[in-house]
Amino acid sequence: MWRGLWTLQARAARGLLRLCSRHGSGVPAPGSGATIFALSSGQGRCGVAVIRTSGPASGPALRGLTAGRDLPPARSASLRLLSDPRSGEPLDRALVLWFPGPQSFTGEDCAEFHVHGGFAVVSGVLQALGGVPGLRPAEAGEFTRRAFARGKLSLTEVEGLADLIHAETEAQRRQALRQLDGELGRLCHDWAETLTTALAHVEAYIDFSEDDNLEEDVLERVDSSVRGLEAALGAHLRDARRGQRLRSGAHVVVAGPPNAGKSSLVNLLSRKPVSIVSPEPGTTRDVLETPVDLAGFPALLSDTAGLREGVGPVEQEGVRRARARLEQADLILAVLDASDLTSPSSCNFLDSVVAHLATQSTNESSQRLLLVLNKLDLLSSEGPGFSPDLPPHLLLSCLTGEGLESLLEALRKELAALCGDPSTGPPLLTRARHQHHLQACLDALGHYKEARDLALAAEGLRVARGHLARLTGGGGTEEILDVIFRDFCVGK
Ligand SMILES: Nc1nc2c(ncn2[C@@H]2O[C@H](COP(=O)(O)OP(=O)(O)OP(=O)(O)O)[C@@H](O)[C@H]2O)c(=O)[nH]1
Ligand SMILES: [Mg+2]
Repeated sequence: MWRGLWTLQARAARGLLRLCSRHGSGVPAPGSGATIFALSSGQGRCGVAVIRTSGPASGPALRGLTAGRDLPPARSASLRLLSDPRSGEPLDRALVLWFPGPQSFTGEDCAEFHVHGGFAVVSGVLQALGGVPGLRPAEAGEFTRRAFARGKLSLTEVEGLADLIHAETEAQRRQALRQLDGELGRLCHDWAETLTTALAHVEAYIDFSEDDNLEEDVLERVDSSVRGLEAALGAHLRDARRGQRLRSGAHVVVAGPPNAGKSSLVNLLSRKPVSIVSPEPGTTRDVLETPVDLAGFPALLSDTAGLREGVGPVEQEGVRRARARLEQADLILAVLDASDLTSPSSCNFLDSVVAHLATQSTNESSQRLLLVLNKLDLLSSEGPGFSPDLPPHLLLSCLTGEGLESLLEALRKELAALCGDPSTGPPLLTRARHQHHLQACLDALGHYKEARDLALAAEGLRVARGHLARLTGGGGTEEILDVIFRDFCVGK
């Protein structure tokens, strides 16, 4: 009897492997019969440029451009004179590499030409490759798409690679590298294995329970593993906002009364003149956004109009926009003029925005706030003489830069809490797609629990497992591939 159970388990596991393994896409890359070529390093003049090919004609192309010499030893660099096979015109003396499939990035035969990075050399080699029969220029992301189609990368690894190419901050790079290493995929694989076992047990119960040979608590054990899985998925979904902030940037809004130095702070943090700075109160009207690297984390920094009442219609609209932007902030940088804390606009801002948020307990959904007292240079040497009930704050002078280090350190801590620390902790869900499949998996587990009959319960488990498989690229993901591979440049 137990043999029956294990056979089922093995059968289900085989199904899982088909769905979840790196060989899981089963989707041939469009036009995968052709051999493609592209410049894989950046555009423009540079020391060395890398041109690569992938597909069955890579070997003939390499031979053609090296005047018919034998292919170099696999995976080691060789110096060769490159010439145009049609005219015999010498093009460059270059390093060439030969990666016979399947041990290559795409899994196909690949060649690489490391040429001198001048415009004429690169275009000469590209033209020569274009003249080799069976070769055509690659489309954006086509190399990676072939790697995915041949099971070299799972879908989450492909997304990690795209994020790595686009990473602009240290934290984004760390996160992308972890995803490229397959951490998220492995986690989904472990969860899917739990479901496979659960499904095998339910099916065994359906088929063999009447024989009385199954252990009695088989269904209780399934229930308990589903409960454990629900808790794990729930925890990851609660954290999903973090991963998405890490990928697209946390919303940091600089707000405060007029003339406090908000625009000066935005310019200082972004290291460029984003906003006009002037001694006239009410200079900034529109919300000005700029993407910045804040202490290693990506952020979208917004400068806003100074908050005050009794102003003309244009400034009033600016104040309305500032308040609307404040509501969307993940982190508010509240700026006050340290030498002007008792003015009506400072007091009003302290009462209406700062006091309200500073007393809030910080949970995942709440906004965070850093209070910055600017113009430290205007204070007398005896100190500021602040009112004692001022919430925790940082002192800064945008003019002299004093206090900037402490502000950056405080920002780093706040952003690490908002975006998650990519060096430690569980893998983050960085895309809405990840969140969608985990939520759908969780919903399907809900159907399992509510099902009145075992066949429906098993179906719930099957649907849940399908969503985990689709997260890593197995089964029925063709429709999203175009969207994902569009993120790549030509040559990747
Ligand atoms: N002494 C001193 N002056 C500063 C400092 N930071 C800004 N200022 C000056 O304060 C004035 C107002 O600065 P802004 O950055 O335009 O202030 P703001 O809060 O953006 O003002 P609005 O856009 O009008 O609301 C300018 O004259 C700045 O040069 C500082 O740290 N010390
Ligand atoms: Mg301003």
